[in-house]
Amino acid sequence: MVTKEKIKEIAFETGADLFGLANVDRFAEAPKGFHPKDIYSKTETVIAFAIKLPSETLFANNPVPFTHVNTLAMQKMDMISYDISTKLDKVGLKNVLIPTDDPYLSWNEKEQEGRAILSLRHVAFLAGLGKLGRNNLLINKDYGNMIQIGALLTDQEFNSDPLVDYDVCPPNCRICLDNCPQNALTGETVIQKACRPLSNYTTEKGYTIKKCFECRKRCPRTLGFRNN
Ligand code: B12
Ligand code: SF4
Ligand code: SF4
Repeated sequence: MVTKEKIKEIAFETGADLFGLANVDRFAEAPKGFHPKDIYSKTETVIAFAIKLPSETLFANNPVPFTHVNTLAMQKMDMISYDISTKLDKVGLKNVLIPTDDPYLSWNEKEQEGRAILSLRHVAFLAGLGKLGRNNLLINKDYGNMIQIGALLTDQEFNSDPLVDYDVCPPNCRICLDNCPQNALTGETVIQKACRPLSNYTTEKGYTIKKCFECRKRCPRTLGFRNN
């Protein structure tokens, strides 16, 4: 039996900044086909972790630095997930790695709507890493929304970590909804067809850049509760 403390130690020594466990019983409300057991039927626990992103690039005058940070964060998170997965394998904990972003299978061309095999925002919430804001992003009290999330599924059963006990959105705040240039935010979800042209913008030379990240940048909780 691998202990929770051992998993946590491996996650942090490998580079994670946040860590939590969610027993699979917490996923009862997951949409059909997108439950952890749809990916790996032996799943008993979902292991969640996240890395903090360098934040000041958000406030640069052009979108290239943030695009680059975003690209590197995806690569770094996937490598950290890979390394945690291998280390856990070596100590005898079977596990299945979930990609931090691409690839995924579900795609509706007409609506330009994709869905990952497992929603990592929901995983992070259920493992006690933070709460979902109206901007549809997971917000952690220390690092705000500036985190990249990763996860592994394991067949060993663990108790869940407590859900967070703080609220992230002040009752009347609508900053993200009112400042989305595409009106893509409903407060519950993102209209992907509206967001994608700016979120994955193609330059004349053919580079894909993050031309918009207003929902991330303008939130008073962008950097957590530190500046409040
Ligand atoms: C597809 C995708 C996109 C799409 C759709 C965004 C979205 N919010 O779903 C587009 C291209 C628009 C996009 C944009 C961005 N993205 Co994106 N994206 C993803 C990806 C790969 C899959 C998300 C997905 O499947 N969405 C579709 C479904 C799940 O969303 P939904 O319709 O809201 O789901 C509803 C139901 O189905 C149900 N549900 C779905 N699954 C589950 C599970 C359970 C247990 C329950 C109870 C319910 C439930 O709840 C929802 C509400 O009804 C994830 C990585 C991942 N694996 O999760 C990153 C991810 C969400 N993106 C991320 C980021 C950072 C961004 C951008 C900021 C990038 C940028 N422009 O700079 C923007 C932000 C847009 C926004 N405000 O959300 C981060 C978010 C980090 C954080 N702090 O939360 C993620 C988690 C990547 C990561 N590993 O860190 N993204
Ligand atoms: S990334 Fe831009 S377009 Fe997409 S939801 Fe956020 S503010 Fe709106
Ligand atoms: S801008 Fe306001 S409403 Fe939107 S996520 Fe941030 S705190 Fe919540």
